[in-house]
Amino acid sequence: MNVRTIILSLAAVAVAAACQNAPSPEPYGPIPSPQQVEWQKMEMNMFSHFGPNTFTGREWGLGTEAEDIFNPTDLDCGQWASVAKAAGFKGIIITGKHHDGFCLWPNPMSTHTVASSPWKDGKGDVLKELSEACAAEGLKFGVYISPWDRNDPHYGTPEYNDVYVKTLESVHDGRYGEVFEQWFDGANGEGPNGKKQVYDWPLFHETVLKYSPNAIMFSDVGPGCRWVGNERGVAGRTNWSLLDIEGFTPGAGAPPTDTLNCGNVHGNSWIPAETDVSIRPGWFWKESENDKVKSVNDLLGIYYTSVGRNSLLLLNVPPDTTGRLHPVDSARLLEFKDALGEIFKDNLADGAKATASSTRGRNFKAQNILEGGYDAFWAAKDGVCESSVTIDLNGKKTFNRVMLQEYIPLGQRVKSFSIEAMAEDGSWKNIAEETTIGYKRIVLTEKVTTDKVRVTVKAYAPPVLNGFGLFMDTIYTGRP
Ligand code: FUL
Repeated sequence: MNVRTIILSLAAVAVAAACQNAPSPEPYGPIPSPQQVEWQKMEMNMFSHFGPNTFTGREWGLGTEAEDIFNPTDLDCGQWASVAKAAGFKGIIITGKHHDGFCLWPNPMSTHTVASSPWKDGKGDVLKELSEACAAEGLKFGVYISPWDRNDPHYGTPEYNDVYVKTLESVHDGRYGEVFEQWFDGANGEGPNGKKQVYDWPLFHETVLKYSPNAIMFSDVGPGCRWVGNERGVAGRTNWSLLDIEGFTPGAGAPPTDTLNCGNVHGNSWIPAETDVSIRPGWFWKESENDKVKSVNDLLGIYYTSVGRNSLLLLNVPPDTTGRLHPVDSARLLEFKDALGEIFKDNLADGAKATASSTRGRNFKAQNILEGGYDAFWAAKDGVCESSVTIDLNGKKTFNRVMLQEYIPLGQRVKSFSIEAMAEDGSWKNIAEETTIGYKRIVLTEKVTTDKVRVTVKAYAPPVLNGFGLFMDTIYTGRP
């Protein structure tokens, strides 16, 4: 064998090695369940606060309201679902029972329910109507069943936990189809006998999982997802989907709100943030707030600080006394959807070429951040925790939003990143410095015109990114 043949053979071996598919990178830290990944992909759900408070104008009913107060004149869950669908929501979560204890379904454990109301002569069932309307629109159906109950005479005694479990069973036993999320509010006030309840959380969780094994359970400490720590629609700019929950409980024993807002960088459970916020000042509909519905600009700001910060947005749009979404709210939702459609209609990185300073193998090439679907991702080599991806835009583009996605089935790894744009003179100019990415991060920048963008990430394990986008938003007036 002469030298030339040896060199050629070595080169052939090297090329063959480079062309081989590399095994998937090892996951890092706690990872989401498949259900949590699917939940996160929903991005936006609608919250629906409805019940006696809709008719009394209260936020927290007393529990003493007469059942005949609940009498929507024209309940139309089909309208809620069709507006939700048109506005881009993927599911609806309804207050089946709020703190006043009134049940929007004929709960056999209580007399304080729709069955004792004049609505449909006591034969109505809002959960049935909504679950069917959701199914018809291809939306998922979820429930808020408040553990705090200001009506139930057992509340404040050990028997109440059993009443509450049977209440959960009567919603989760399959009669309303699959329940995708169970909302556990942490509120724990006094009941009719002036006592507070000691909640049996493990029993409540066990009960939901027994019937709805795929349900994501919301509370201040999960286990499926966590409260974001405020009701303003703002997730932490740094937002880890990880949380330490040992020693904490929902409600008064919850982690501090800033921890809920940002998560714990090395938290030992995967409990992503859900951002719940109302389109109106209150959670329940009030005539006096018809002119206080959030503007499209407000909603866009909330979108950026929730979906754009690795959180799911749960936007409350409360039905009015007719049992329909008020025209102001439904029109606003559709305008919001149009604005999002306009902002995100053109990904200016479409057709671009991505290269990376480190690549694990050809099946993990940088181009995967631009194409190939959710499960195609770029990964750096083992041991390489700082790496850059350069995106050649194939001509100058002008944008002010940069979208990045981490492939969360392998954990949340990125601790910080910078974004640079190439200037006219060929030098790199920094346009953003941020911390976490997670499922989705949308960075607001000043207006930038360039033909090359470079993203440099620092991570706790070799970075894995599966999405990148550049967009031009000419609608939202908030500052980066
Ligand atoms: C809170 C409740 O007390 C409010 O009434 C509302 O339901 C909100 C979503 O959760 O904790």
